[in-house]
Amino acid sequence: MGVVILDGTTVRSFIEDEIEFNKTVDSRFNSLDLNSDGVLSRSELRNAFESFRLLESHFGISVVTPPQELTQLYDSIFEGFDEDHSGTVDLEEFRSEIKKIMLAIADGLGESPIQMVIEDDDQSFLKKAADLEASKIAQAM
Ligand SMILES: [Ca+2]
Repeated sequence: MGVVILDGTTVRSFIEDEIEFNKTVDSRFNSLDLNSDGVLSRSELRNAFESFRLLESHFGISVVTPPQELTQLYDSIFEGFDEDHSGTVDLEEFRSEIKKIMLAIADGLGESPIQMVIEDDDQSFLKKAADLEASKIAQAM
């Protein structure tokens, strides 16, 4: 467990590092695509939301949210991802929606850094953003 300091700039530079960002998002996509058909179904994406602390904090999902409301919430999130309304989410849609969410988080954070407590095995995108910045600082020294 550790503590990272995050602000909007950290998150933004992660998004702007297209190679790193796509690599992270693509590998998440592949691990979510349980039946390896190249797209995410509604239930595959729902599994994803349950494992993304990022989305939980962004969409205000909490453990006390009643199941019915949760289903509605997941449905509306799914519609957000499924831009062409094909009923599945492809890699391009996934990348673009994650980017939008991360940008919204960056805007929300702005210039005021927040401390985030993270587990060592944390797979969240925010942890990734913090790691990337740390490695760049290390390289510059
Ligand atoms: Ca699939």
